[in-house]
Amino acid sequence: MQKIRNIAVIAHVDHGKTTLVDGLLEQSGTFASHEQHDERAMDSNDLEKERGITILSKNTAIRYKDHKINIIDTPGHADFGGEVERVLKMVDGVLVLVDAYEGVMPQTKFVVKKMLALGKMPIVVINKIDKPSADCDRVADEMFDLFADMDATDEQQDFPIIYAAARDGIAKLDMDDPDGNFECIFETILSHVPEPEGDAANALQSQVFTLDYDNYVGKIGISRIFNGTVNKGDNIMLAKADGSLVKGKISKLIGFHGLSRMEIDQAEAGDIVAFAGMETVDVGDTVCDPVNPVALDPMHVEEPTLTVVFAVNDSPLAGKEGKHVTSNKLRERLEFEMNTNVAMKLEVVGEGKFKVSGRGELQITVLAENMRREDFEFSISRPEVIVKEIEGVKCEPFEHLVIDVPEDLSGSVIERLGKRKAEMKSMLPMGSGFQRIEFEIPARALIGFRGQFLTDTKGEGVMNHSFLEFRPFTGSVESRSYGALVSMTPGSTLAFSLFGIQDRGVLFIGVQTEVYEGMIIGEHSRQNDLVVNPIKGKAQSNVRSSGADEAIKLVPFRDMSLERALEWIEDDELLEVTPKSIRIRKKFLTENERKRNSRK
Ligand SMILES: Nc1nc2c(ncn2[C@@H]2O[C@H](COP(=O)(O)OP(=O)(O)OP(=O)(O)O)[C@@H](O)[C@H]2O)c(=O)[nH]1
Ligand SMILES: [Mg+2]
Repeated sequence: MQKIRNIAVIAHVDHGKTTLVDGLLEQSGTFASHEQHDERAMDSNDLEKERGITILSKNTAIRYKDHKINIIDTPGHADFGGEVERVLKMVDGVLVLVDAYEGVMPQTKFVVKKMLALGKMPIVVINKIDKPSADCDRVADEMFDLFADMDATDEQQDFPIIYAAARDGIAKLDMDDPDGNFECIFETILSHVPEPEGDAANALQSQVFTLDYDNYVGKIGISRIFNGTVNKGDNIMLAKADGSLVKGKISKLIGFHGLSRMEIDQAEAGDIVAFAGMETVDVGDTVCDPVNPVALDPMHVEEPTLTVVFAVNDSPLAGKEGKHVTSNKLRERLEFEMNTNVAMKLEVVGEGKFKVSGRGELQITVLAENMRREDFEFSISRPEVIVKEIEGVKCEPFEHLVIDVPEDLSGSVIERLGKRKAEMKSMLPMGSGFQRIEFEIPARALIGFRGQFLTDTKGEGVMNHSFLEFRPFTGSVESRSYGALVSMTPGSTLAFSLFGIQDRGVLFIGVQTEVYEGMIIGEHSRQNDLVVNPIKGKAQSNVRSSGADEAIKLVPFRDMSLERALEWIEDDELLEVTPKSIRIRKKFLTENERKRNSRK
């Protein structure tokens, strides 16, 4: 039997997981010297590259001495926490990264809690020790306290610490040691992560934790073999979450090495491999011995906390920029997504209207962004948190929020958060004039907060949050404090009229932009909405007023990204998303309709 270790790399967003995996691939000699690869090679899809974050967990394998080490890189953003939970079941140990300055952040807590509860063996990597502001002792203490608070077993609490600068390929076991390479990481993995349990001689049991597609072979299930041996061509039984059994055949068996996948003939208990040939495979299914099918425990997937409604685009500009615009197309695409993305849910709520639930705004905007790129057009409604009844009490999701703000601004931020029903839990000086303040806050109150927070802290504040639990509903919270600038007419915007409007607030669009009645072109500086005419040209007059045209200087408009726009809109507004544009609009386009409906 081959010697195997299975690990996942977990951490808060941006603490350096994917960069560390690069180093592990590199320093184990998995990349051949001539092999070209990008930085953060595992972040392979387009959106991941563009945004510099990991969205989907991905696995790779390296060889170190006579061992195979299967490594799963996980996303750190809280919205993708569901991925991490699933992956943790597949491994025996974890590398928990933590930034040498930032220390324990909300998602560090989340992943450590899950990992400890599942009984995994941790290795703590304090990363980015090259940062001038690094404070390894403080961060190590924070990790000890965190483990203790979260009821680590004695064995787990006794974790080894590695100090690293992943980006530079440096690691060492003691800060006083000279800089070394990743050998100490490999050795610690071999000595601290338990060998996989299970027996190759037992009946086959292999659980699928990720799905993939290949144009040639179709649906692929990536899974961890907990027992038995599997050969290419084997007949198997697929045990589904609902208890049913489906016969199948492994048409292809795929192994991992570095960034490549290769066909293999056999794999054994302890390994992580991919199967092709089972069209009905879902995440959580157990691939079993056909004679003696015993399913493994189904996977626990934490419930969504946020919903938005995707709907057919019915704006006056609908169908001009996208290819797929019908309800059927939209439905097909969303159903396809739910097939692979178990953390999301879909419900049809009306003609051409689909309620999509997920873990946060980023998860939803990533889906929307992918759909735009595939030439879809649709609208999205304001995100709403999921309210549910627990033992007869109406409950809503709460988040753990951590902000780092310049000291002189902390007062105003605390006040702002107080209005949003946040409860302050702690406040600590971070050095360099910053304060770290922790809150517990209804998820509802965080919608739209980020934009405000960045304005309040002049872009210097950093905020992070992650799901805590469902708690009793807290009543109304403050939302957007400004109204919208709404176009009263269709046409193409002109500098002359925008110049007149810009004093009334902040514009979202520039000149020669197609607008329609009811489209929102900016934020009003007051609380109410203001209807404006952005297409009016200068009145003709006989008197030549020299120099008047040069006087028209437009302030740069605020470019609303998908996320920003989604956070900004209110209940009576929608986002119109097409491959080329993101427009914000009123649900009811004419002022009459809006008045009629507000009276109801
Ligand atoms: N200074 C410094 N920067 C680092 C180090 N390691 C990684 N980084 C930087 O940190 C940023 C985030 O790195 P990633 O590897 O993408 O972090 P991640 O944990 O995979 O992020 P997510 O997958 O989005 O959660 C990148 O800009 C890296 O270059 C390090 O040792 N020192
Ligand atoms: Mg990453």
